[in-house]
Amino acid sequence: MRLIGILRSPYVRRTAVSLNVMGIPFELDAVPVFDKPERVTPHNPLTRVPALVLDDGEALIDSSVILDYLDEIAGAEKRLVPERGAERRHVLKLTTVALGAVDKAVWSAYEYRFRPAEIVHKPWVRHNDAQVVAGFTYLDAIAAKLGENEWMAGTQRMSQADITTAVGFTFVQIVRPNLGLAEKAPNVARFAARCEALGPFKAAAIPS
Ligand SMILES: N[C@@H](CCC(=O)N[C@@H](CS)C(=O)NCC(=O)O)C(=O)O
Repeated sequence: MRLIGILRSPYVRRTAVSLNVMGIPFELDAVPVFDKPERVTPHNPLTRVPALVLDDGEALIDSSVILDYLDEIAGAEKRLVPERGAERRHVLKLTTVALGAVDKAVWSAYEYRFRPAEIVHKPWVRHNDAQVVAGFTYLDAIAAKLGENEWMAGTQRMSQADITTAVGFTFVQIVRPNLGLAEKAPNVARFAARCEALGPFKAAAIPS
């Protein structure tokens, strides 16, 4: 299978890390979507990444949908969101908080990337940034209670909540450094550093 998109995208990266954690081999096709939209559109009418092209040519789009498929093929031992029950709901809730905070960091970052400086709407940026900080503050209270080998949602092994939290934190540090997120969410910072030191994260490191 071929994963289209660059690892600087948190959506692409959480998919790549998940594939590594599950031990599913894939080829990374590092297409920068804004520079080469023509490479993405044939696989996704929205021209967004990630897209995952399966060996038979079928293309899956949107990281959450792709991850849902990967959980299905990985089986019970390797899936990253538990199949049912309270544990599933808890993993999905924490994942959604982390992903929502990432979305909001993207919105703030795009405001600067795509608008001429003189029409950047600061109140809107502040609104999004506040949601980024709120999301990671919520996650920080959970990370504060974690022992050295424990995971965010209390699962026996790493879950999607851990991957999206760590990948999201690393991404926000890059695109919104002014937020001082490491100081505001020091426990998530520590947790993300622990995750980033693991093989599946290092194998999907953001190129400098
Ligand atoms: N909800 C989507 C978000 C994907 C997304 O926004 N990707 C960005 C790259 S970080 C993109 O393709 N942006 C191009 C655009 O929206 O025009 C997912 O989880 O995959």
